[in-house]
Amino acid sequence: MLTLYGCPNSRSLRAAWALEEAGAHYDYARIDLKKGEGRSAQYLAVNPGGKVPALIDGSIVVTESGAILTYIGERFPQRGLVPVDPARRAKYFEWCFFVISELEQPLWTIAKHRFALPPDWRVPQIEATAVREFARAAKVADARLAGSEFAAGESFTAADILIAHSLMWARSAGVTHASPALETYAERIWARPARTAADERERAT
Ligand SMILES: N[C@@H](CCC(=O)N[C@@H](CS)C(=O)NCC(=O)O)C(=O)O
Repeated sequence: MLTLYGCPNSRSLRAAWALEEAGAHYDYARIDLKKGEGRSAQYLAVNPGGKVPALIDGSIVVTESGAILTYIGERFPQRGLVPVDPARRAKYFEWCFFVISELEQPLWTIAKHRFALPPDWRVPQIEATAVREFARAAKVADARLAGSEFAAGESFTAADILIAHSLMWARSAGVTHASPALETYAERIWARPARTAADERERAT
């Protein structure tokens, strides 16, 4: 049995979304980050980083949302969430690494300096730089997508989850520097039934 550790309004939605896309059966264990449950000894034994998401599959523990999505895609290969063809696979990983290292980083910087860090460590002036960096990454994403329906080839992959999640994160943070084409792409991917199901699962647990 798979167990996903997550918290609503966090990156664990990515993992729940991939599980729903895969048609997987899974338990959902809520870690209330606001109550500090990420720092409990019990949870630190699962993920020493104290962060969500984390996925347990028998004796395997996977952390890092990009790695978890890839694991789910390969665990349920019939759903095509991770391409097999080397050329498409290269594009898939290109997008995954780009999202984690470029597109979401400015958003995470903004979140940390707005509320996630202890007040004494927040530097509000950093936000303008982060917004600029996000705009730059969004421009690259727009050029790479070039109006395509999906990021890595002709069909939906887990890379689309990472991209759309980050773009919607930007929107909810009030960082609106994505192009209209990128916004339309994000809305279309976000509207998938599996995303709604994942959202409901996280909130119901
Ligand atoms: N690189 C990690 C980041 C995970 C992460 O930072 N998760 C946040 C919630 S979105 C968290 O658990 N924060 C709690 C903390 O920083 O202690 C991933 O992509 O999974």
